[in-house]
Amino acid sequence: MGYRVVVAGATGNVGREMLNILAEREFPIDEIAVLASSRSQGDEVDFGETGRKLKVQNIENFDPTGWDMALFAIGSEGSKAHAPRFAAAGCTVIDNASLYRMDPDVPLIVPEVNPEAIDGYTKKNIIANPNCSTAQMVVALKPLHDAAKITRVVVATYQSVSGAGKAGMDELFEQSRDIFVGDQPTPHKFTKQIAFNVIPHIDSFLDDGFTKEEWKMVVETKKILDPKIKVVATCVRVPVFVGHSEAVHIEFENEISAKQAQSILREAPGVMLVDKREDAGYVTPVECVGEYATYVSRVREDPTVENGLALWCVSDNLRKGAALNAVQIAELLGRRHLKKAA
Ligand code: 11C
Repeated sequence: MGYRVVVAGATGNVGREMLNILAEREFPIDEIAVLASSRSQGDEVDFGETGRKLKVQNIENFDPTGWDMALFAIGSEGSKAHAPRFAAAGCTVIDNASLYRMDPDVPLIVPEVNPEAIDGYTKKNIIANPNCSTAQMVVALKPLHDAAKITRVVVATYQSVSGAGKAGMDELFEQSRDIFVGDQPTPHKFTKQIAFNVIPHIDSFLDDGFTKEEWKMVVETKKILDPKIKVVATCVRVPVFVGHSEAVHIEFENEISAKQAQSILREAPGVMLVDKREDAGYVTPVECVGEYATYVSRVREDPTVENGLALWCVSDNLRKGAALNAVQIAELLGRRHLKKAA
């Protein structure tokens, strides 16, 4: 016996990946409903590569009673409008938006890192999925923290345009074409030209000069991994379609060599170590598209601090950073709590 599963936001970048991954991982489903705004009502979406087409229903009119879980990828406004209604009807919401992440009554889960925290989901019947740049980083940090206790992290991100949705991808494509044909590229979604450029600005600015994306990396890492870890981030948009990259500098309480870190990461859940210290012996974003892992490369000792390492990590932001992590949460919820599936 499987679950009755809802995917809300099924026509967006993340919603489509949720359907692909539910199908790929053969998540035990008895019935599936796909929802979106009234604009997409009646459209059809693919249920991964199963050959099944699913008709999109209007979320406004959908009654969640009797449905086991809903994977939401409808942004904070959508979650605000619908998550409490679904949760109150007994349908557990796994929410990809930022709205509930820092709510003390909502667990924020990366299954490789803090699976036990899911037990707190009953308070609101909502579970939050972290920001993509946080998710991949904590997967790489967790085994190193267990080994030598991380005290501080300095991270610079190189984030793909798909993090800004389909409009971000379209803008990179259109501006690249404009430049090739000699037209002036015009920014719409991003604040400056993204084609053949980089933009040190993701999400809105806060009073202290950091952006909200940078703040999310700080507070989410603390909630998921350890509140004592200090984090400072610079988040940058780069002209890559899919795949976020991060240069991470880590300080530890205890000694840890690059060699030790490599052997730990080689065995760590969710991590794929590719670190050959030779030309092309590392992973770049185009190689991680469609993959599940957080790839770690370029592990080395930082000679400027007492116990420090530097590394490079890359992951598919629509997968580990969003849809895959949400499906892994659904699997964890099933194993630990709902226990319906065989
Ligand atoms: C980006 N990380 O790359 C963002 C997208 O809080 O879930 C995801 C925003 C979030 O633009």
